[in-house]
Amino acid sequence: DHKFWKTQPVQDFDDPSAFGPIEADKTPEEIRPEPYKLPAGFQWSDVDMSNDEQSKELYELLSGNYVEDGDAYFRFDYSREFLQWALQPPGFVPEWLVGIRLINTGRLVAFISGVPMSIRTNEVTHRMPAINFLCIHKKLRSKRLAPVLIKEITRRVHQTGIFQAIYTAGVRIPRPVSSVSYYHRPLNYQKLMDVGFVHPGTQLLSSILRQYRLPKTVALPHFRPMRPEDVPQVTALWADASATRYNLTAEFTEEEVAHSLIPRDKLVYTYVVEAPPATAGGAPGPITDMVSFYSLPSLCLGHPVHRTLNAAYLYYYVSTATPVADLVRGALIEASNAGFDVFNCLDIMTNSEFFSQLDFGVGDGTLNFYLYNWAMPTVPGGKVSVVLP
Ligand code: YNC
Ligand code: MG
Repeated sequence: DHKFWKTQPVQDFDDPSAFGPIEADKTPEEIRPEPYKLPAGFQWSDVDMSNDEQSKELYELLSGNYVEDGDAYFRFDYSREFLQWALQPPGFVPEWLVGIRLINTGRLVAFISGVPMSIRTNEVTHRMPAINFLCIHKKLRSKRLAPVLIKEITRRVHQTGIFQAIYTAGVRIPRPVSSVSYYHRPLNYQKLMDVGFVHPGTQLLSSILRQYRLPKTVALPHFRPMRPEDVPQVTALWADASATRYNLTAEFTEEEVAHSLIPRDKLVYTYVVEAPPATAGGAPGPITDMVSFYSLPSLCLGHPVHRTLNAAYLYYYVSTATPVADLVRGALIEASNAGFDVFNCLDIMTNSEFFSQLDFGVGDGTLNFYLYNWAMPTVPGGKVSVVLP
């Protein structure tokens, strides 16, 4: 019956048409000045991701206790470098990286984070945090600590004059603005079989392997890794696509594009397509398309041989001259060459256009998109273009 969520300004399951804030912005006097009280023995502690010791503590909390699949075969294994990147974008707020420690040992046992983004819903854009990495140590579950973390980060966000937030979760609570499915494209089928991620059924293994085989090189001319000097063009491409194609979308400044999309070794991979040269042998034309993916391995829990499943996740892309399927085929080839075992995405953006052509299969996971203190009619996945790593 959602004892906690029914006290919060979130949309009900039965009110599908409203658009706008659910409660008015708070005045400074209405915002609680002191942190919420924790149970005895616990204390609040911001996590400084630029500090090696603290980023390692967060890595260890999450690698031991963060999201698992329903059968507990896999658990996300965000790397420390990934967390440093994802939690310190331009304008990040140190007080929004909220930890809870045991007072006697100092051990980090719970966490929630927010990072600033610009999110557009229909015609309205707000600066708001993307809330992510909510995690409570397994031994402290079901003690209603999650609502305390959520209320505390809400208080800290309110203190900055912000009253909306965006978040995604596998759980279904009041009320998703969009609910979408995961899709998977095997790259190393043999390993996916070994770790129990896929089951070949009655089909011949040799024919499955043939189906998923990829060429070694990308057939698109003028497809190359993104470079720092591409940032203005990529920012403009995204702004155009984002403005015209989607109803729940992220807007990015050049600084944010630079942070999020310039390739980082073993973290984020971004490619651009340039227009052909105007004259034979001339310089390539402007950038017409881009595609990116990030690395998020999962631990193979209890597997005797394989420690991790190397998964690539489709991130942002823009297609203007190159069909989306060709862009994503390029990404699949690069991911396969880089040693990834599987390529994952959601049925958001225009992804459903390439699923059958590129041999993606639907998974059993659902992801729900939520807005805090903002009502909006349900958005179909194809009109969503926000990816929260
Ligand atoms: C969840 N994922 O429904 P009710 S996603 C939101 N998102 O409340 P307890 C969640 N709420 O239904 P536990 C949630 N999971 O009674 C649970 N809840 O009203 C709600 N798992 O609390 C739940 N990470 O402390 C219930 O539960 C209440 O001990 C129960 O802790 C939950 O990052 C959790 O899946 C998830 O570490 C921390 O199970 C724990 O079970 C865990 O008794 C593994 O809590 C890791 C995991 C979640 C990943 C994510 C997005 C989080 C969004 C939080 C909401 C943000 C709102 C906006 C704030 C800013 C506003 C402004 C302005
Ligand atoms: Mg709890």
